[in-house]
Amino acid sequence: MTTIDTARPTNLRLQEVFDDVLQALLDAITRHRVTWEEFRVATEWLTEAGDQGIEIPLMLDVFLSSTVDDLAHAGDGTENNLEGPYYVPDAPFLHHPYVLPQRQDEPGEKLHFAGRVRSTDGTPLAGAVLDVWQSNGLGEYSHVQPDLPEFNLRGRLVADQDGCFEFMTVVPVPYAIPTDGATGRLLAAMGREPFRPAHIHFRISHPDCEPLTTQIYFEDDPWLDADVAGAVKESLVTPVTRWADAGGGQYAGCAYDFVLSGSATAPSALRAG
Ligand code: MBD
Ligand code: FE
Repeated sequence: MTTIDTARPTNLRLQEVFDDVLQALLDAITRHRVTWEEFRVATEWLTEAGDQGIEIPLMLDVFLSSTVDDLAHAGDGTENNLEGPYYVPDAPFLHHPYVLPQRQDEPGEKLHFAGRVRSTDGTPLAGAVLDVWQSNGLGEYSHVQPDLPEFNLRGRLVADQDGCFEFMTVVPVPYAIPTDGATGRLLAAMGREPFRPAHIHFRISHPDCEPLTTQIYFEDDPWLDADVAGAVKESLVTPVTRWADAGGGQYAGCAYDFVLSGSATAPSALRAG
């Protein structure tokens, strides 16, 4: 005799959250008496976003991710911040002295970025790996803007025995969400500015600590208080100083010390040997 098992597993967490999300959407539709015409436009917009590859992650990062990211904050190290839609894994390991890969004629001002990586108990994190990525001096990311070389302004570097690191790059500029995609068109239709303040992304890891994903912003950026993604945290904003270089020109310099949660003095199999 065969029995047919009709019991389906129920994901209660999904059920609970989805019910609330759906109810919020239904409430909005009812409250605003959304018409079939408007509903059709929304359907087309979602279809378009789905057909555009990066647009759905971009749209989620603009509207929702920073709230999820705030909830994910744990420990008392450097505050985490959005990974954003443009991280590319396996960026090249750079050789000392570190310079983020760039074109011969890379536009923008030269930037020297220095800092130290420590754990919350103050221990320098020798050998911490910093995976760094940013847009260029025109606000373009490699692997997004098709004419940029692979891994332009992306690379991994290693902190020295004192947890210190430094690298040369260019000063990023405020980033505008592309206006020709679904996200950009929605922002434009709502009369909202598409800008994020200039930022450099970091993913920092060390065997003894929790990995940290964050972004560093720059003082006096006009978009700090009006980030379209609402992600800026005051503790992640650093001042920029201008220095004279040997050739009579100048370059920008900034510094940031990162703190990773988790104890570097805790015994760890990964540290042995
Ligand atoms: C970005 O470059 C970014 O970092 C985030 C969080 C959202 C959109 C574009
Ligand atoms: Fe970014």
